[in-house]
Amino acid sequence: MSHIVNGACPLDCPDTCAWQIEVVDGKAVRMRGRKDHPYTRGSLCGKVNHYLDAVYAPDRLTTPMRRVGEKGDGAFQAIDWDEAIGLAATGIQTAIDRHGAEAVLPYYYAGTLGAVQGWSLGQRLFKHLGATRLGTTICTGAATAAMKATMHRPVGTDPEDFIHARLILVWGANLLSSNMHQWHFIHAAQQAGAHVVAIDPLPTDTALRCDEHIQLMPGTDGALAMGLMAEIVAAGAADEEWLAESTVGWPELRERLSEWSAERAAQICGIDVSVVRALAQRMVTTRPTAIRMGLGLQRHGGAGAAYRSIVVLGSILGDFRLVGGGVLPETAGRFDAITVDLEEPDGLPLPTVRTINMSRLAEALTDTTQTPEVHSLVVWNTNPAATVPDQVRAQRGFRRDDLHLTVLEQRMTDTAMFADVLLPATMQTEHLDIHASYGHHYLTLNLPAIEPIGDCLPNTEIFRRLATALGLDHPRLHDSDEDLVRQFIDTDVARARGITFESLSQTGYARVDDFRGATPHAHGGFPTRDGKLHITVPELAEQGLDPIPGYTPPFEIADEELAKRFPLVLISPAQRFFLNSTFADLPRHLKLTGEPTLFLHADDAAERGIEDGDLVEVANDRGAFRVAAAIHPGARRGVAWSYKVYWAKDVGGNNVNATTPVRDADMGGSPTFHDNRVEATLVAKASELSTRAVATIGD
Ligand SMILES: Nc1nc2c(c(=O)[nH]1)N[C@H]1C(S)=C(S)[C@@H](COP(=O)(O)OP(=O)(O)OC[C@H]3O[C@@H](n4cnc5c(=O)[nH]c(N)nc54)[C@H](O)[C@@H]3O)O[C@H]1N2
Ligand SMILES: Nc1nc2c(c(=O)[nH]1)N[C@H]1C(S)=C(S)[C@@H](COP(=O)(O)OP(=O)(O)OC[C@H]3O[C@@H](n4cnc5c(=O)[nH]c(N)nc54)[C@H](O)[C@@H]3O)O[C@H]1N2
Ligand SMILES: [Mo]
Repeated sequence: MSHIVNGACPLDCPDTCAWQIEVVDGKAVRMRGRKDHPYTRGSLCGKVNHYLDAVYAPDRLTTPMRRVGEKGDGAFQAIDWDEAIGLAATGIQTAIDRHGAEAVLPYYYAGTLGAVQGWSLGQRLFKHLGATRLGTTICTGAATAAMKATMHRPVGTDPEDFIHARLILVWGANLLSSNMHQWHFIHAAQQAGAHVVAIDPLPTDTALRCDEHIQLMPGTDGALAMGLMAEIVAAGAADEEWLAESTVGWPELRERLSEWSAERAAQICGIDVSVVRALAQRMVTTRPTAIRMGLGLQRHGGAGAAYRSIVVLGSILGDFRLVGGGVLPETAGRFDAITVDLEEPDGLPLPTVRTINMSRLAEALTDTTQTPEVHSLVVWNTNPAATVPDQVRAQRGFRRDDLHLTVLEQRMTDTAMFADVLLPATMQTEHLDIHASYGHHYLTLNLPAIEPIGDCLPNTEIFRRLATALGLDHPRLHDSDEDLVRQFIDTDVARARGITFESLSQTGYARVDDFRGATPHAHGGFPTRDGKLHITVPELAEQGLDPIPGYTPPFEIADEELAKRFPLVLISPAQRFFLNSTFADLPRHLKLTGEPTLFLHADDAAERGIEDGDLVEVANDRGAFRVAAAIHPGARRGVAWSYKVYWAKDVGGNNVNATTPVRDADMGGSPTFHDNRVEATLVAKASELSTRAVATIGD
């Protein structure tokens, strides 16, 4: 017997694809993207096409386990669920009894973007307990803070409307890897004559398919935006009428722009002045212009300022008046009217406590001056031992004998290896969930297609059992998964549009928009209280920040002293066949990806006696990792890159995050992964390597 089940890809990706699974005799045999979904358009990406490999992989965790060896050794013994929940609860309760509830730190992120399995009962439980709160900054901290100041919540041009744009800037985003379905709409515009420009320090696949590539120095985007705006204003092209009606604080920025020019921008960005002038000229003469902003550009010291400046640049020509014009940072704000935050339900008491910035986990686990120190860490939907910055220090923290670690996982990740108690979690094929999106305008329901593998349980069921074991019986800690889905869409707008659990069970997905047509920002309409775009934000001055959009230099990239010791800038962007560290254990994905590699300019390589295929060590004061070298003809001199994120234990114990810094960007407590200086040294010539010293993975 075969049947089809509708679902949603759970991964942390803007595309949130609608998928369909064919189930035969209780086994998922085929998965494909939904043909009738306007954004998925019948195709999944190269990673998720093989999601069922991950579901049925032999390394899937299928039974609860307790540690029996040294921390990190990976020696575990299978136990039953009652014992496992008892051990997890004891670890938490002991920390509370000895040091207070703030000694407990829940640590979670977007392993699934599902509202139910990602952002509901776990957060409720730990917030209710009075555990330390987690500042969820690691990915979009600076962008989120910048958009909060500027538009309150991220909204912008409808991603599908890019088809109507005639000039498109793909700014700090490698769409073909990390937002693949957006490329369709951009490519269609390109075929209809649109000019497409990539703004990226790296020669990405996406940049190669654009009509123009502006390969600026990383961390300098704010300067480029300011230079372009200065040129646009000098040409008399700013849409003063739209700016007066739809924004506040434009006069302050216009005045500041008198300090800016194409020359100044070009000098900071390390590009030719004619490039800046030509782009400004195109922006002045091409309507509509649309900007797709990526997150790569905000992993730098001046990220918040840059984000704000680019949003404003995308607005000042009045493009928001036109279908397909304007700027798209993210779409998450489009769901606000139709969905409910499940983390803090009415009636559940939530004590006020401290917050720890998740990006500073390395520090949080090793700084002994904190009161209290963290003694109980509970991790779900994330693999911090591989993905947080300053990995060497973080791993030292994970090894602490006085830290009790509970990990909910699907596989034996770097983090799971350190667990005291390891709890096997279901995958998206096996549990119920509902998904908003940060890259399009559709709400998607995920129905379970198969029974859980082995003894796996959904995160939600694990948290219900943990609440019981901790003696917590508040009903909001025990809502069923279906209750949670219903609560998520318990809004007047959803009801008015007929979006219910029942309707979604039939259709699988539904479009959300806010009833304002194709040009919702033709006259403001931003989610701010006054509906305007806030260009100058006086309150930022109170936080010591520049209230006017501008350029804030990067940290390490702009540090000339540091550059003497660490001459190479290292960017560690998204890899096509991994999703952060997800899939980094699967043979097919590893083979498609290849071994960890440092890509660099031929002259940078020659200076160090490095040739293609040599084994090199990449290091700075924080740590080191080893990779194969690859000379890339499109590299910018002085800017190297190595893709994120291999499992550290598979690549010699350290990955690229052994070098990345724990240092907050200007806004939002965001980490500065791409604002990283290193040196590369030759370890062994390719010809001397009898076996690949770094990794035989994928062979
Ligand atoms: N296949 C795949 N897809 C993914 C992910 C993945 O790991 N793999 N990760 C997912 C997640 S969690 C996220 S947050 C998104 C991230 O996806 P993106 O927003 O694409 O972010 P990054 O890959 O960090 O960087 C994107 C581009 O920004 C460039 N960049 C770096 N620094 C600068 C700069 O200073 N200025 C400019 N203009 N560009 C710069 C990089 O070279 C890179 O090409 O993708 C999601 N999708
Ligand atoms: N060097 C460098 N490092 C980076 C970045 C970078 O650009 N450069 N990017 C950063 C960014 S943008 C992000 S978002 C972070 C992300 O980093 P992480 O949050 O660590 O993301 P993943 O590595 O994908 O790990 C997610 C884990 O969640 C598990 N998981 C998935 N679904 C479920 C579930 O339903 N239940 C349970 N219990 N587990 C589940 C998966 O098995 C996987 O191991 O990495 C950051 N790290
Ligand atoms: Mo991310």
